[in-house]
Parts: sequence; C-alpha cells; structure tokens
Amino acid sequence: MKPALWNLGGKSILFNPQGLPQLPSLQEATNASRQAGLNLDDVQGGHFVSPFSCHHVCCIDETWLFRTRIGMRKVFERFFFFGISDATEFKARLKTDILPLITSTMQVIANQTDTMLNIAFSQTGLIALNITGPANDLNDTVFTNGQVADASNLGDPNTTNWVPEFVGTNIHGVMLLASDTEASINTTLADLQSKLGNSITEIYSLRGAMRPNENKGHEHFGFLDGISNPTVGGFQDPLPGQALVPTGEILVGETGDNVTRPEWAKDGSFLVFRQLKQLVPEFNKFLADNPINEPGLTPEQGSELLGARMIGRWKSGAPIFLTPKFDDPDLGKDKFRNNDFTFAEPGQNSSDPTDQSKCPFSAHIRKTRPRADLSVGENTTHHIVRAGIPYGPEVADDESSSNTTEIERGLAFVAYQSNITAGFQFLQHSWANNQKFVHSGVGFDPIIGANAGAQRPVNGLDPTNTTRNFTLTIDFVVSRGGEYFFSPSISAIANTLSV
Ligand code: N7H
Repeated sequence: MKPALWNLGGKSILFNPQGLPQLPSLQEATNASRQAGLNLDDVQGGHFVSPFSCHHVCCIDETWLFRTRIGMRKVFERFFFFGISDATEFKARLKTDILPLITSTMQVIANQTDTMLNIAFSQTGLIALNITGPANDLNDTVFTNGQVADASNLGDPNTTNWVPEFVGTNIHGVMLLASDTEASINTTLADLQSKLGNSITEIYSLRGAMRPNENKGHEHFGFLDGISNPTVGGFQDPLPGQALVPTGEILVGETGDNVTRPEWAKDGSFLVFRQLKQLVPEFNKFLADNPINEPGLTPEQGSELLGARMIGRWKSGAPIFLTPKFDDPDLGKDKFRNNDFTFAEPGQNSSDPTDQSKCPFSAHIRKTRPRADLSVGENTTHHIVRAGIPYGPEVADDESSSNTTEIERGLAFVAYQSNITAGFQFLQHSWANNQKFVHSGVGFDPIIGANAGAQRPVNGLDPTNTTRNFTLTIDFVVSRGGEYFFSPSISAIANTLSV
C-alpha cells in the first residue's frame, strides 16, 4: 500500500543552503533509479534524501539520491523512541494505519509530503516483532548487542553521561518525523499515537531544529554542516571531491554489501542514533584562550583559525586545505569547489606525511575521511551517510558570559550504512579515537575523539609550530548515548515486520 500523495505547491520540508548538493528533479531521480535498478518507492525517505537533516541525511538511489540526502537539511525533526507493549496489536496498526504514512525516497524528492515519517527497529524490537531464527540474523554483532554494550568501545566513559532511557535495551524502535513546522510534526505524531494506542509506550523523544537566521544549516559550534556525504552508484558524476561508493555500502543487499543477510533486509540500512551534547561556550572559551599567533592575524582571527583547524573547514564550509589562513565564504558556498581537495598537492596521489601546514592530520574531517592520506588512496569501505540535525536552544547571554553550558544543546547524530562495524563504529573507534591514526603522534580528533572522559592529546593544530602538542582537558562533544537501529524497506515492513 502506498501513502497518499499530494503536491505542496512548492513548499518544502527541506532546506538546502548554498554550498550543499541539490535535490535531483523527479525525472532525474526516476531515470537514475531505473538505471541503477533501485526502487525508490520502496526505500524509506530518510536513507538518502533526508527530509530529515542537516548533518547527515538520506534518500535513495545510486547517485542522485545519495547526493541528495547528503545535502538536505530538515527544518524540524522529532525522534520518538518507543517500546512495543502489544506486538499483535502493533503489527496490525503498523500494516493498516502506519505503513500508508511512511514516506519513500521518491516522495521526498517529489515533495509529496508535508511531514515525513520513517520508522526503524532495534534488535530487541525485531525480537518483540517475533522476527527470530535465521530471519533475525542481520549479521551485524554490534547491532545485535545494542549501543549500550558498545559504549566503552566508542570511548564513552561507559554510560556515565548517557540519557537514562538509552541505558538498557528497552527501546524497540524509533519514528523519525520531519517537517517545515513543529505544528505539523505535533499533529502527525498525535495521530500516530492515537492509532497505535496502547500497543506502544513512549520511552523518550528529542526535538531537532535547524538553527535560526544566518546560522541555518550550521551546527551549534557555528560550522556549515552536511557538505560532504558519499554518493552511490556509477552512472552520475559525483560533485568534485565527493566520494563515490558502491550502493551496498549504504543499502543492505545491494552491490558492494557482501554480508549474508535474510532476504527481507534488502534495501534497508542500519541507522545509528547518537545524542551528542556540544559544550559551545566552553569551546569558544578554548578558542579565545589559545589564538594562533601568526603575523597578520588579530587575536580574534587567530582563534577562528584554531577552530577551523580543529574541524578542517571554516565556519562558511570553506576547506582550510584550500584556504589555510582566512575564511573564504564564496568558496564555502560553491558546491563545485568546496569539497574539491584530497590533502595531496596537485598532481600527487598521496599526501605528504610530514606536512600539516594547511590542515592538521587530527582535523575532524581529515580523521573521518582521510582521502589521499591513506596509502591505498580514498577508502571504499568506511563511508556513512550523515543525516543529523541540531537540538537544543541557542547559547544564552549568561552562558556566554560565564563560559559555561547551562542548557543542553548538540547534534542529534544520525548515520546510515550497511555495516555499523565498518561504518560509524570504525570512524569513531579506529580513526577519531586512535591517537596513531593516520600517523603516530597525531592524537585524537579534537571534536569527536573520545578517551573515556580523560584528557586528550591533539597535535598539529598550530600551523606556526606543527610539533606543538595541545592537551584538551575537556570534551567539547559529550556522548549522551543512543541506539543502533535497522531501517527496513517499505516492502519489508509490509510483508515481514507487520505480519
Ligand atoms: Fe562530523 N562539526 O561541526 O564539527 N562534521 N561532526 N561526525 N563528520 C563534519 O562535510 C561535527 C560526527 C563526519 O567527507 C563537518 O558536512 C560535530 C561523528 C564525517 O570530508 C562538520 C559532531 C562522526 C564527515 C562536522 C560531529 C562524524 C564529517 C564538515 C558532533 C562519525 C565528512 C561539514 C557533535 C563517527 C568528512 C561536512 C568528509 C563532517 C562537525 C559528529 C563524521 C562541521 C559538531 C560522531 C565522515
């Protein structure tokens, strides 16, 4: 059964700032998906396109969609985490009432919904739905054990800072709702809750929202987000610098996913959710206290440079590898140039392992996508589609003046991949938290690198002395936990999960 479609007369639940890839037209998406053999009516809209997000999104198809999801920013999004109390009733409601409301990738592209709904299930949720035996074996141990079992491995100081509702394995599923108004989300959610009645219990929910005014599309530290996501397939040229990955790196059961899984899982994707608190006043204080002291830079410019070197991009999105000393807003908003670099000099296939003058090896975007730093060149197995969104209020004046976070804000981090061990978990554990990656002595990723709450050595941040070591005594990003989910295809919901 397919959801009812309607045209919104040009209104969109997505916001696409300059500098990010644009959505394909309906015709382009149709042609591309046909060529790729993908049924975009069957893939939930969050996987590639992302009616949902900003940091990391999703929609579908071999190139277009992926490219799309990549850049799309959702205006408002709600994450509604639930437990299943009555499986028989839940399945019945899922089939007749919820399924017609679930938004496909094609509907997102065609702008045919004013509130996008996606649904995903945890391992305990699949068991609650009586998906057992071989049908239950998604062949991803990390997913099977749940995120709480992975906390220490990810560098969290166990679950000390976790939202209590994420501790344990009681969350069976999550519904993701995105729209251009909170009122639409509230109305849709109330309708869903009334339809599901006592078959579910609300466990926790989180409200994401795009930041206001000139900060639209920027995360809470102030940096433009959602610029670089991989595209899939092979028939559409990626934007310059955009990673081209096999479809199966994001979608289960497609070319490039060589893991054996039950047939029903095809065209689904593993969804990683993390509530990542950001200590913005503390981050700003660190920058103000440690300006890069370079001739020609004011202290404020020195602080901005330090922040840019921690990320690898300026606030505008311009990559520091291309503009190492000053921000270049025109470059930041030019999607044909703002991702067009490899960390190697022009004409070289690999980067210079001793040169951090333009970008530190520890910079967040270099740790999480080392491009030509790898001896084999660009990796093809550790990509994720990021589809997060900021949550929490803007920094208040008294927080700025006291340099202290009083109200929680951060990133509702969402990532899609066909293999969590090779995707999110690998990026966090084996690259961001690994002091020896990509070379010995590099230290942690200063943004997301985690050392179980202990201080973090970070090197290469000062371009005037790249052997200078920083020791970060504070985590600017604090994990509040989350869960691992599987976001199934629409036909899997219809034919397997609701029967
Ligand atoms: Fe990151 N930030 O604002 O500092 N991230 N990230 N991320 N991130 C990126 O290219 C940020 C997190 C990746 O292809 C940008 O979209 C923050 C986790 C990857 O060049 C910015 C948080 C993981 C990329 C941020 C956070 C990643 C990337 C540049 C947490 C995975 C693409 C804009 C609060 C484990 C790299 C852009 C590439 C880019 C920020 C989390 C991964 C500005 C604040 C947990 C793969």
